[in-house]
Amino acid sequence: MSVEMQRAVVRAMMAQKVLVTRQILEELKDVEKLDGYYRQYVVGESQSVVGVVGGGVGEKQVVTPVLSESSRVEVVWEYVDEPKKWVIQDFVSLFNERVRVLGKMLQSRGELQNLTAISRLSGRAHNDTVSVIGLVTDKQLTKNDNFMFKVEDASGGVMKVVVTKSKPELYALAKDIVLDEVVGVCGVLGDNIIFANAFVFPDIPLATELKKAPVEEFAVVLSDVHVGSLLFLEEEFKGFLSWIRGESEDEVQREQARKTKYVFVVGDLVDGVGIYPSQERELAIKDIYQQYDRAAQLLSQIPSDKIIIISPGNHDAVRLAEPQPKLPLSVCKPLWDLPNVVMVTNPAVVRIGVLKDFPGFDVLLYHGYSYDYYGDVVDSIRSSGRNISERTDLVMRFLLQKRHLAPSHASTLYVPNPKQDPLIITYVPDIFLSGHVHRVAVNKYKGVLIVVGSCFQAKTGFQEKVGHEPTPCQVPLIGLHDRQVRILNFAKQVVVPIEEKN
Ligand code: D5M
Ligand code: ZN
Ligand code: FE
Repeated sequence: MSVEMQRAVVRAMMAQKVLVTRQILEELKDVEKLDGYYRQYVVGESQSVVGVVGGGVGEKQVVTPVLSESSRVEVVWEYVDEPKKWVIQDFVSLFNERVRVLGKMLQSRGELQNLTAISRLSGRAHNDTVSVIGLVTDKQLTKNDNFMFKVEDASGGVMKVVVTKSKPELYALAKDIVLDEVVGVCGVLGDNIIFANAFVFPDIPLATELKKAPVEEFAVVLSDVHVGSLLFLEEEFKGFLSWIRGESEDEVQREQARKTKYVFVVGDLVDGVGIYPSQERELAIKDIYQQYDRAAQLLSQIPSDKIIIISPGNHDAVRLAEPQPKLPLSVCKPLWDLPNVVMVTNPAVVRIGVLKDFPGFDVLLYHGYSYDYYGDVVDSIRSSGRNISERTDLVMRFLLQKRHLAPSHASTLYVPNPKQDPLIITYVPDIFLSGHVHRVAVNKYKGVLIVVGSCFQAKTGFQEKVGHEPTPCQVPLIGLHDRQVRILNFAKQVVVPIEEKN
């Protein structure tokens, strides 16, 4: 058994372009070390943390780049799995950790006067102005149409917070507050209740400088390719492949294709198998291995000087619970074998475009499984006048304000890691990329460029039923030198400029 495991590790390391040294071969003879290597390289659990710089809020964890020297992509943050049996207490610990980390961010803002632990509020006089930081555990509309929240803080204390209609601005903020988010509340103390005067959200700081690459370079955003679906738009996808190979008839586009250095695939590369009931009736390729084989054949046509960064989505062959691990080598070997592919987790933060005198761009990738929920429950987004599939960029702005990719327990499935809440947006990215909703979107928030890829899948029966309006075959092309986003349209083979919405 262990010989087979050793062989598998060596094969996997070679496929991942890791130099198999004599020392590693020695270590593989040790059963425990072999197990570690096996899990890291064969199973695809990322355990490649080589060092942690700092470790506090806002500081960066440095991990080894997946493709070392030849690559200009650094993985700044990705999820390191800790295989264990989860217990109920882990969920409690995860929420405590969330309050601790986001609480620290809120404290550092200095906007909360007389910040007090809820357990100590009993010693304070009524009518005192107090502030607390905690997790929103309940939200109700009273019969007088006031909002009543329950907030639980790190001391374990629970406090009611009321927001009356008489404060329309605060009331509007209260409408958008979702369960399980962490907020700062400032208000006047009553009898076991705070009459709120202000809310403070973790939010991201305003960027002091909008980075622009010193050389003309581009990145393209693919998501939701759905290879294997009967509705996969293969001819149109081949149109994209032909474009990126520089075969466009238009000289400007040939030049843009040549200068495109990064191809992001933000989840749902394949349609998957068994993702929803009776899916097999809608599959052209019914085998998951063959779906990834086909995906690899297609992506292999992208010139190898362009780095393809792949993170998984809810249709891919990984668990649904987030963070999702990298696409597994065991199922997606042909993709891992491509020399220019970097596999990352969902979510992940990668750095691209680093030059000698330029720090590069930090790119946050998150497929967007939680977005359907927020597009529906957040009042200002639901009532924005936009169709459900046009709300993604608003959701992404909202989540940047909350500093969390899926604050509400009900919005996604997640791993209850008791030691860290990996869906907290710890690192403020330069660029925030998503997919999932099958409709392109471009926006910005406090200097963060928000870009959503579309899909290469025709409108599904489900989407028709619920009124989704996908925009298949549109590919955002991000100019790293000018921060402009062009939309390449492979449905019609024309380039349509799109205006950023504010
Ligand atoms: O999801 C594509 C889009 O369609 C995304 O906004 C979710 C939505 N969708 C698709 N199927 C369902 C079901 N069964 N329930 C709710 N929402 C759904 P994709 O991840 O590509 O399937
Ligand atoms: Zn999809
Ligand atoms: Fe999806």
